[in-house]
Amino acid sequence: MSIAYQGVLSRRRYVVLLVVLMSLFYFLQTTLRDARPSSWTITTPAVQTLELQTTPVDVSTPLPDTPSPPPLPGHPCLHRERANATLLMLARNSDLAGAMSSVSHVEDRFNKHCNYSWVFLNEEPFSDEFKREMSNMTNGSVSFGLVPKEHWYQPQWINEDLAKAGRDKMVEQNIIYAESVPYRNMCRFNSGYFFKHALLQQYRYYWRVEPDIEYFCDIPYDPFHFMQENDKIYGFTISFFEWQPTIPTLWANVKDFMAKYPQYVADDNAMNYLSDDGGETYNLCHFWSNFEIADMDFWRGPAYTAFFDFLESRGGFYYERWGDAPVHSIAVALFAPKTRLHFFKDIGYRHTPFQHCPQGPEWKANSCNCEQWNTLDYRDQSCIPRYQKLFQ
Ligand SMILES: Nc1nc2c(ncn2[C@@H]2O[C@H](COP(=O)(O)OP(=O)(O)OP(=O)(O)O)[C@@H](O)[C@H]2O)c(=O)[nH]1
Ligand SMILES: [Mg+2]
Repeated sequence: MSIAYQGVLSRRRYVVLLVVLMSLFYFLQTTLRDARPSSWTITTPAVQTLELQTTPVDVSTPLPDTPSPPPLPGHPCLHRERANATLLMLARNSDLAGAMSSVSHVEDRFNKHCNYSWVFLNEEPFSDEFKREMSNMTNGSVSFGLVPKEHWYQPQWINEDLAKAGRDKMVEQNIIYAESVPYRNMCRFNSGYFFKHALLQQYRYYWRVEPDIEYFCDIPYDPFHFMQENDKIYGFTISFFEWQPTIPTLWANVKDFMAKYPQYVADDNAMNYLSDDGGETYNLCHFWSNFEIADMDFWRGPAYTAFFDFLESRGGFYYERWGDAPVHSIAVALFAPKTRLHFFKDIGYRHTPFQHCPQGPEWKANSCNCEQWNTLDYRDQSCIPRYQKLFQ
């Protein structure tokens, strides 16, 4: 065989090999992309240790939760007074880029029509740059507040040796933000103090927005009006399991609280969303509070005031790492009738690593740009099936 002929042959082999590899790549990519949610398993550290009961749900049946309002002609705030509400972001100066991105999502998909105000809070003064950039991004009014020191920093009465031991233990367990006191300050502030801030006193409803989140769809109605008209106190888009080592004694304290203050436990509550055994143990379900549209009258009311004060007195925000998500979720699920909760299933939203993408006709109607398979709702990690079972 001539050397030239051998060269042609091996070139041909390379071409064949290349074609085979490209076909394989295309096949794998298509198969993975089209896989339905039920066949996916995301293993995040937050859920690795859990053994979940997975109740199959029929996603094709209409959801029994309160339906969204029908689309109105024009935009959501045409001819309507704004509700007594504000958009709210807690942020650091260093969050500027992520904060700008989030504000532009909210403005573009909703607030450019409505011009709701924005309130930004920080435990340090906002820089002129932060204030300038944020003010340029909206036609709504903008205000910048300083968090009072006593609402932010670890209180003197916390035993720092115990708190340090708690942090060290979590470092050993490889828990995210294990060693961080600022993170604990933030969780405690978001649990029990933000709604006491002077800038929020004039408002009833807030919509929490974090830096670096995304909104995928137009929001063609005013969620604040929806909350008010339907007597809702808490709205969410994503629900999944908390990481148990961050809240080892939280549920025991919740049970103590319920025993001491049974008058605050609502009759038709959502205990079955929180617990699979009638309240004996916590199944770790919570609403992911980086998105929440809620009624501050509930946080300011007697049940939540007593609940937060009780939890605060136990020190778990510092001895452990209690998050505002389980604290808020447990409170709204137990101290209000379940009908006052709302799953904003038509709001497409992402906070890395999870997202909710609307499944129904709203996806097209609201110009969503998320992929419909990419939604946490019906994966094993999601608590949405438990939430929906409340209403079946
Ligand atoms: N002013 C201020 N804001 C903070 C601080 N830590 C967190 N935040 C804000 O509090 C909210 C939650 O903080 P994140 O760091 O996003 O916490 P997370 O969502 O649990 O964690 P990530 O997955 O990292 O987003 C965001 O709005 C942050 O901008 C802080 O030390 N100071
Ligand atoms: Mg975040």
